Amino acid sequence: MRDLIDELTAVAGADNVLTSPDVTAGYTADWTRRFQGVARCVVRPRDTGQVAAVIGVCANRGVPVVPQGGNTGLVGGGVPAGDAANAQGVVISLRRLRRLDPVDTLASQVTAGAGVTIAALREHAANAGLEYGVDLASRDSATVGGTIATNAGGILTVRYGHTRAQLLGVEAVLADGSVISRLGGIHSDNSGYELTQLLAGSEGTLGIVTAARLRLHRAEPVSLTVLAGVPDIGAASALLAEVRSLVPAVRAAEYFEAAGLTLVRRHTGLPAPLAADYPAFLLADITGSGDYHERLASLPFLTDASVAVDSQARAALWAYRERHTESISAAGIPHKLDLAFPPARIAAFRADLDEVVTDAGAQAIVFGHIGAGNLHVNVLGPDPDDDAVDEAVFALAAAHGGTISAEHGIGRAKAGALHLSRTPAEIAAMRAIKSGLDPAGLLNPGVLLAPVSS
Ligand code: 2HG
Ligand code: ZN
Repeated sequence: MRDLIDELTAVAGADNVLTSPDVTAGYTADWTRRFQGVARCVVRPRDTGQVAAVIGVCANRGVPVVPQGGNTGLVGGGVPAGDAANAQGVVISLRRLRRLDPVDTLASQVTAGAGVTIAALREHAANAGLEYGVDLASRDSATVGGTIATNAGGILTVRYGHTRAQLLGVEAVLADGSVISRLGGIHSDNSGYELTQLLAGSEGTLGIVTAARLRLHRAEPVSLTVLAGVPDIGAASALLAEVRSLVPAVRAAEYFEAAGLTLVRRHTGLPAPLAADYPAFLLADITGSGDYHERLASLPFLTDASVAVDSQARAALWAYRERHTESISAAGIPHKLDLAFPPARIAAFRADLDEVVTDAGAQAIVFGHIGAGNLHVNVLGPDPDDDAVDEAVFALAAAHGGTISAEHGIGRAKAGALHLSRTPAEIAAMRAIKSGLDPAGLLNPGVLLAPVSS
């Protein structure tokens, strides 16, 4: 009888079934290095038919499958668990699914394969005078499929919503190898369950997205970028509210603090962004024309702000925010806690956070998408597999009305804490959907829904 590797080779070709640990290592550790596992092999199908055939082989043999996009995930959702003695699953990398159809300018839509990067998609849309509504620091590696699976957010969430809001339909392979496809781009379609939205944010546990029909927006130039120093997060929120009331539209509104800035400057060698030192910062992109510049300049916090108009100067300001992730990673293996709050409760959470983190002998670097109420709390200090600080911060977030995942997903990292954000009835409904679509539990086991203890 042929073994698993032979069968997968027959489907995807020998070059696309990777077994050497040196090569598979690039697929079995996530970006943070906190989550690492082992796979029997990595398969790299070329098209939807090959994905379906790979899933068919694995389903027949009862082999678990971990779908993976650009491997920029931060919560262990796209890498297998396990150790060398216990390698069970197969990683299926969707990066080769790079179909990118011409932009449909009449409908402002495009169909893109799961492996197309967000940068390539955004460039393709821009060439047609349109914009894809998701952008994020990992744009050169993060893929359409991965960002749908995690319902990724990013810097434009405040303007266009999460990935979910860009989706008109998906093509996907289900756990039994069947293919569903809704790439027709019909705006109004009420014909039954919305499977596209069910797959968005399902983190590869219900099906494997192979392509998507995506909504595009009219290109919207940024007229200026402002970086302002503020005393704390409450002041950043208040300043953002004032700015919003004075300008046509805010496209992005980001937050970071002095501790993160120190790491960024140490790692990148960038100069101080403003003349004075500040505990916290608000960075905002403003769009639309009008005579609001003078009104903005009258805001007290903006007297020592840096205002950039041309794209090079704007990119220089954005570097202070966008280079946080790599700079933190250079300082250690962080615990990435991606939280979101109702706007009115974010300052109280921030005020209580330091005590919880200091009690754990750790340091918190806080930044994020303040316009969307989303804070990235990166904790440095505790061992990668010590979850105590994660649990303490999640409990604090829940006590402040927050959620434990804003845009990164639940992954393996937070599956055991899902109950802090979802009720028992909701989790039971999720488990019912999971067992209906994947009765053998082969798609990304242990991600999003923790194994049920017997
Ligand atoms: C960002 O907003 C990403 O830059 C990564 O979501 C956040 O590193 C992080 O915690
Ligand atoms: Zn983010």
